[in-house]
Amino acid sequence: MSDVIRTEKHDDVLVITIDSPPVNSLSRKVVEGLASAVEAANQDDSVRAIVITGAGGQFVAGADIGELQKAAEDPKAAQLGGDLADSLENIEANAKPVVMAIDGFALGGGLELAMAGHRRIGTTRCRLGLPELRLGLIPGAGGTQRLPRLVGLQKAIEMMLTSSELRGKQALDEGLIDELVEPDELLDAAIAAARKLAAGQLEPVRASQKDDKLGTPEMAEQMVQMAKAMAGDKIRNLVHPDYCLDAILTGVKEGYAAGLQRERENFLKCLETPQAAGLIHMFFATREAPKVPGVTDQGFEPAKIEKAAVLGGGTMGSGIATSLLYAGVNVVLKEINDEAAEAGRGRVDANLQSRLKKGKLRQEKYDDMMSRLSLQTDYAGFDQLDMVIEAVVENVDLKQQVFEDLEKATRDDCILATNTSTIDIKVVGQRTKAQDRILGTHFFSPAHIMPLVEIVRSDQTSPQTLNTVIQLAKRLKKTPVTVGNCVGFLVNRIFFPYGQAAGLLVDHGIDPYRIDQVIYDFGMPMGPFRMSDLAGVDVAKFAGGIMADAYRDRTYLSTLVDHLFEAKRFGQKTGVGYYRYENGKEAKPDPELAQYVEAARRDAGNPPPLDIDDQEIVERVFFGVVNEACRCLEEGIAIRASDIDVASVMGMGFPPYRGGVMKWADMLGAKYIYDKLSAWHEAHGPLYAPSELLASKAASGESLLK
Ligand code: T1G
Repeated sequence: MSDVIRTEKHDDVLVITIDSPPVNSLSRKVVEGLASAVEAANQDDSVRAIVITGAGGQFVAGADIGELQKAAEDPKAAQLGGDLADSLENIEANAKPVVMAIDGFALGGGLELAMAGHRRIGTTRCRLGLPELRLGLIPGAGGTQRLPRLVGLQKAIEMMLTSSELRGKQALDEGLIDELVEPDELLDAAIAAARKLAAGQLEPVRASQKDDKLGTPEMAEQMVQMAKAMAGDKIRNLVHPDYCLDAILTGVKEGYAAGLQRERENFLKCLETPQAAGLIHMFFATREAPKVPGVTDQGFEPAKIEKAAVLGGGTMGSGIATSLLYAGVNVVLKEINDEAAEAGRGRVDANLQSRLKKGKLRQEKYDDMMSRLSLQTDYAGFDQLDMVIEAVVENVDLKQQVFEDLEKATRDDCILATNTSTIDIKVVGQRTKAQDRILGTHFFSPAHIMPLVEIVRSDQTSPQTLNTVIQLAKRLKKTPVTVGNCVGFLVNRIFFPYGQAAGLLVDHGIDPYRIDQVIYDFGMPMGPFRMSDLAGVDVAKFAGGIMADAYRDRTYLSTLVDHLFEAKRFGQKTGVGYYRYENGKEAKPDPELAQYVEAARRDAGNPPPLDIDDQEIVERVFFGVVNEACRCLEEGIAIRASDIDVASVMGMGFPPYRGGVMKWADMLGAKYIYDKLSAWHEAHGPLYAPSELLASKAASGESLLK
């Protein structure tokens, strides 16, 4: 018997338990072990029925993504899905009844396994979904065929395209499970159902034979067209949504067997796409980021953060306070006066109200959170705090004064964090002797929504402090990326060449609106100029100036932003920037921009215009980012290349299906990038001066991810 499959006889029912920590994923070993356990049960005359369940309060988290990653790199090994698909067909066709006992998650191949059973018993905390599209894949073991037959085509399409889940009673109501029980009743209920099936008192449900919920091919065609229309631009550059819908539609039009065959063909095609490589890379990179060598692997017990203060109730401070409240922390919101404090509470309330209205927050949870928020305008009681997060205005003197006061007002084990986005954290803590417990927690706006938080350590931040804040970030359901202490930390630092390169292209005759369109088509949420309008042209000018000062040896500054600033064209908030905003939101190109572009080109000496294609625009805008990222690795600002991928996706919206900026670069190759940068360095100066790390990777041919 295998060490990942346990069997236990309950009189005439054999219970097969998948026990493969951490998430019972369907590795080849599990798939083979399960198949032989079912086979053995079939050979055993004393067994009249079978129950399949998972250990550890969870069912199965899907196919083993590590093995899928290997299969993607070596297609001939892609039998994994095939073996799984075949064994699920055998389970459904099994003569002896097979009941699925589902607690916790049944995702991807885990739900496909559950759907191959003759009856599904779920607990009130079960979570069922087919999130394969989040990995650039499609269900590869019958999911595109069985899910529509169990929950109906509309719901199935929605679940697969949005990777959404049905939980507990929802799953019962939609027909995905047949019985709903409490966790401690699950095994008995499953055994009882198995016996009833064996005795003919219950009819087995073989999903592949259920057609009553499918509807007609014409309706299916309409639903698929509607799904594509609704997805719209969100699925630009992706192929797997279409492959998924194609498999579903084939199954409706030509029957289950044809649909299964199409699913298999399309699954293998998805497995070999760069989008799958990128998204699977992001899956692991996101889970690797919170692991900091020498910090999280030392067995340090994180300090309890039960009561924290946030200084400053502006957009960032109120967002951070909201995030802390969600995680169960008691929060003191300190402002300079009562009015400002009340305004801060109002912002926290507004953050929660929007979720309350969307039904994403229950009233009692809202009431509990607001009851744990208190307002203050002084440091009274700060000696009771476990942590303070400062989010006051970006003014060095003010921050230094605040930290000097905090050191006096708090316990000497209270963690002092700053949300600064531009100031060296040692400068912030300069007037204290508390540098060991000072660090940066750079949230991204809106702080209660954006998943990334850069955790900035100085050379004096203690590992215990760092570990506590990394664990807190995970409690906030954020992805913490630990970074070094430099101007701009990681995201803002690697992206300064992005905006500067766009300015250089405009100075060299490329239309800013074309640049935005090309960068949007590449997969960014919006182009650099539209982004500048959103953040504020004045903010872009201020932040751009700080970065240019810090990295002046490799800066190119177009004067375009200065001309817009002087003309008070601050972007969306003033109704005009690079674009004009009629109804305050919709960006329209503005013919007036031309005069400022001409002025910038004159300031640049009217260099000869560049005649380049869209691909080269993408490369000229992003290769500087890759280059600066290499410098961050050289200097230890980033711990690993995949952290930069996580930061670029979560902090700047780099398309996750390209795997983040370093994975994308690695697919192009260091030498290709180095050669381009060298040529542009020659032509345009230091913005493109290749970094040493890139030069050495180009010379050695080594991966940028190693
Ligand atoms: N395979 C391998 N490892 C997995 C895994 C998986 N499916 N899921 C999680 N892990 C690892 C993860 O890397 C981490 O490892 C640890 O488990 C805890 O994960 C044929 C082709 C299940 C909701 O997409 O959504 O089936 O860092 O931190 O927050 O049609 O993991 O500890 O070393 O995320 O409690 C489809 C992916 C696969 C589900 C648990 N399934 N997993 O969340 O823990 S494709 C999925 C999750 C497929 C078939 C197709 C979550 C979770 P380490 P974690 P968590």
